[in-house]
Amino acid sequence: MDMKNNRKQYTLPRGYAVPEQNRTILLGTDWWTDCDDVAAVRIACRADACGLWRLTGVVCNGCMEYSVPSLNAFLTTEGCGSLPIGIDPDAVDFGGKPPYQKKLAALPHSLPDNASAEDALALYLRLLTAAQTPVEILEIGYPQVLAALCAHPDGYRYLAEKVSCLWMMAGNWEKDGVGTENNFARAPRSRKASAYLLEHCPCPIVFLGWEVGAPVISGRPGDIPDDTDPLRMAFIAHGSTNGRSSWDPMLVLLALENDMDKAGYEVRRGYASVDAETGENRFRYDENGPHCYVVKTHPDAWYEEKLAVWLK
Ligand SMILES: [Ca+2]
Repeated sequence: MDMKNNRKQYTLPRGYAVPEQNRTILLGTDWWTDCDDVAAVRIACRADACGLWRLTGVVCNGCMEYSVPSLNAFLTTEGCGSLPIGIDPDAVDFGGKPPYQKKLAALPHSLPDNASAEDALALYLRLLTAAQTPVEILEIGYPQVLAALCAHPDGYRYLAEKVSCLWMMAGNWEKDGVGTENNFARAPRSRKASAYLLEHCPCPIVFLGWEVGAPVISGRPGDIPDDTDPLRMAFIAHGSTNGRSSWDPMLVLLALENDMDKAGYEVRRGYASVDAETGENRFRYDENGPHCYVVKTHPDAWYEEKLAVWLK
């Protein structure tokens, strides 16, 4: 099936140019209780629609009643209904009850339940086996599937040889790199996985932390004027009628820009780690380290304007 035939037209926003080298993207999301994942998925799909990258699959690393049907329904509204979805069926222990998923699952979709999606690790392995060009992985949720990929012999080799960068919304770095944030620290599953992934992952990792996204608000009524827009529906169902912190859409936009100056960040380089018991993140500064976290160089409103271009 050619998913491009099903693709909505979306015009390249001003200031963006199609890169000379194709970019292949895999997206991991918890698609859990927070509506900011929905905003992030919209940007990933629209960037694909206008040729900035090729989004080849979405892995869902939280598992709730409507995870796959609601994700598939939202992707369908974005013209990406035939994208493969993977899910971690064991990830039922993060808690929460998201009304936005039930709302979105009422929209047309072709994957009726979680069992109709592929296994998350199997999907990563399948897509990475097939990938010819360097792949970038974007992660806006829990890291246990990436940790399993890293612990798998073929997965480790792909991370070393095929994945040029792992972009993660995770951690809280504002106090000299020490802090606690949900994606690392939510539950024993995420804590252990974070510790393992950061210690063993052979590709570079760029982190966008809690402190970056928290004060940047997206999805205000003026940004998305139509209340029947599925993204706006998700924001309203989440209770974020006046907008929401922009952790996940900022991570996708950072990866999309792929240029720290243009994206509005400086980086701090070194070695990030997570305590497997507490989920606390730490950072050892080293200019030659494989990890970096980003620090904003502009006022929050500057990022809000950039996000609004993609979300409207
Ligand atoms: Ca998320």
